[in-house]
Amino acid sequence: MEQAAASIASLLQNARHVTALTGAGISTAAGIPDFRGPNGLYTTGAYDAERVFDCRYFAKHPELLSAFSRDLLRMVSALQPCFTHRFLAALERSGYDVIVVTQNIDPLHQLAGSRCVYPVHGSYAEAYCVRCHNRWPTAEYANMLERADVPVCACGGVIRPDIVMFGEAVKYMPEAQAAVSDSDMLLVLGTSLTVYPAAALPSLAQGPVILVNKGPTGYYPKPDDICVDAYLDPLFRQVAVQMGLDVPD
Ligand code: CNA
Repeated sequence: MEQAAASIASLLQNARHVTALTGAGISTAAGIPDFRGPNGLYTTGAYDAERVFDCRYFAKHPELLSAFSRDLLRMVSALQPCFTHRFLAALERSGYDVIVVTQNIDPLHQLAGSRCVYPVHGSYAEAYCVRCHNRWPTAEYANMLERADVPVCACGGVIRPDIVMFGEAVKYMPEAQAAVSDSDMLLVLGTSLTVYPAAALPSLAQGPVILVNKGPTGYYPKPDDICVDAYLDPLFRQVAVQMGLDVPD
């Protein structure tokens, strides 16, 4: 792992514009299960993710997504960003131009201090009424979920989080594509790269791709790429040491 950390540190030290494409694996150490990892929702069956996040299923059974959202938002208020979230924010503070393209719906990149975050699968930052499109901040939506199985707007429409469900259009794709193709290097962190179109973004990278993921991914590396099968936080702690980068708690 030390050799991988040294190679990543050296590539980073020669870069200025860095884009990070992140997935659920960057947040598992905070206690949020991913989909396809060993404790993931698909693996443990804690939620039927294919249904929870399917927009056609939601239209008939909104209570499933509401139940998932209630559990997630109860958890999120106590969550802290992981080391690798904080590493990316520290890199930006140290003078790098860092853009985060995340498939995650949790707010941990923003909580860590990253300023340019494109959540391509939406986020829990807001909720909205499917009928009148009125919007509420997360805290209000979280309160609604504590009072009703399925929050309903005054107009009668169901209120849902502003996440992208299966069958819906992803967000910020032009920005994400430009960020990947314009950066000196791409970090791909904690994603199985199985959900499209986000999974196709690394193919746009002009510079080296550094992929760190525990377990297999759908990525075919180019000769200059570095792919490491490892947990993120221990590896990026070493990268930070190698770079002399201060990553505050
Ligand atoms: P995924 O398909 O579950 O893949 C995650 C990958 O990360 C797996 O290969 C894991 O083995 C790996 N992994 C888990 N923990 C670590 C770790 N600590 N270090 C390194 N690797 C690790 O998830 P993707 O993000 O690839 O799939 C995209 C889906 C998952 C998006 O639509 C997300 O919205 C959705 N998702 C998001 C969250 C979240 O916001 N935190 C949680 C669960 C699912």
